[in-house]
Amino acid sequence: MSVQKILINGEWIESNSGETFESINPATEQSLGTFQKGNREDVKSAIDAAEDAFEKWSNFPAPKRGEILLKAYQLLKQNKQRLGELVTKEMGKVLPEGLGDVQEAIDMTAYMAAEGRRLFGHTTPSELPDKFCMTIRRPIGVVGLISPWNFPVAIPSWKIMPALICGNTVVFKPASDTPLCAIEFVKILEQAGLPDGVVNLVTGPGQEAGDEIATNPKIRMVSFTGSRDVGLDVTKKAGLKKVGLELGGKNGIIIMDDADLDLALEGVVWGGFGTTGQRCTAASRVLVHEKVKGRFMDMFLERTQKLKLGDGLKKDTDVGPLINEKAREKVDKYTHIGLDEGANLVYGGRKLGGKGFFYQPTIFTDAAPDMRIAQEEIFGPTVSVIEVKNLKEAIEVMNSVKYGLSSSIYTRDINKAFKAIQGIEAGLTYVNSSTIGSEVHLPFGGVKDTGNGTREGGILGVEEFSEVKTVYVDYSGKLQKAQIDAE
Ligand code: UN1
Repeated sequence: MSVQKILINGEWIESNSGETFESINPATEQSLGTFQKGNREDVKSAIDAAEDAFEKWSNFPAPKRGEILLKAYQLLKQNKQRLGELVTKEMGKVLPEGLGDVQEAIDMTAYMAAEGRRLFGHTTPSELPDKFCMTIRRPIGVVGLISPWNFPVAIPSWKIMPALICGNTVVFKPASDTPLCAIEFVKILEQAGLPDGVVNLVTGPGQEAGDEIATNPKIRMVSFTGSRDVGLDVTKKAGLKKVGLELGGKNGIIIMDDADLDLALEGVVWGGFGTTGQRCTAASRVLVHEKVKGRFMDMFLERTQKLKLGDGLKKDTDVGPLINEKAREKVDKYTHIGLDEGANLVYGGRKLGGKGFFYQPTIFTDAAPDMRIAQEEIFGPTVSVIEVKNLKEAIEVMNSVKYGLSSSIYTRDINKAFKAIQGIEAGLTYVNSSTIGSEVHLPFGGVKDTGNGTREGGILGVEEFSEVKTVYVDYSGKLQKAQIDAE
């Protein structure tokens, strides 16, 4: 099997470390190849290459940068099937979701390619005569991008595409569980004609490579998606760099007594067990009205029993494996925590034997809102069902966690829907739809400990990866004093 390399200044080379690691298919435990264990020295070289490439790239007209993205868009489309299968093999999600992961990157690339002819600033009148005021967008510089394994093509695209269209150059460190998806994605950018050094890729463990990205003063911005603890660490180390964070979630679905229960069931199963619960936006809590809880639980159990675990490449598989054994251990640990806390385990709670990191979809009922299983991010197929009496209590329970990424309410009452939209503390609220399903042209991100207020996607994604410069042009030919002459 081939030994993969890292990309620095347009050349695929070996790491200084002389060390490698394997990427494992989580469904079969077979190796997908050998990868370079990049170290600090590699990251420093990548940063230097990005710094050297910056002047030319940032001065290359944005519409021309957009043309390269447009070419990448075409190549991604042509390679969708191959890349989608690779996502399934390396990350484990079922093939329709693997293809969806790639589609999200295709969409983001198209969106950002077109941004090359916008990148709007503002103009606004001056308080003085013969004076012109505007804002323009400038690139930030060299940006460090650290991406997770759960969306191994989509999330890199959320970071790389806006970074490029804004004129930044990139040092990209993908998660160590999905290096091959990252390499194949970057190869598409190369094929699209991206100049050498504009995107540099270093695979390897976060502790060394990620740490260098966070601390190196030549990097002006770090964008990180991953756990809260690592996000906090990146922030501390990054000093005054701009930091974009998208951290965890403990997302909930509210089911009111007037909800369409069939529809709510679809949303809960998709939100809770889609991607085997390994989404920041996964629905790990269901806050169900006491009047419909019994009926809903019968439906939920019946439906969950029918879910088929297996290799995501197989057509009849509903739920794929967890990413690795450590993740499975964590999910299992939370099953025991839930039992110890006195929640009622009504389904699942076990590892499957044999190859692959499979874990049964797991349902707890009678969970109290303050139990650890209802408060902490498990990142697996574990759903805690909490009974609520009314909308007010549902919103209180929804907001009782430290995270605030996604949320959802099922109701037929428009007033209740809008009260929930207003009252829920989250970056995303869905009405009559699950907690997942964001689209690339809308902002994505959360409140509270989910991040630091930045958003990816849409126009806010452009904002994240650019600086705003305010420009005043005085064409009066004399000294005019703002605030003083304007009286
Ligand atoms: C994530 O969970 O890490 O809405 C990202 C969604 C996807 C993106 C999720 N489009 O769930």
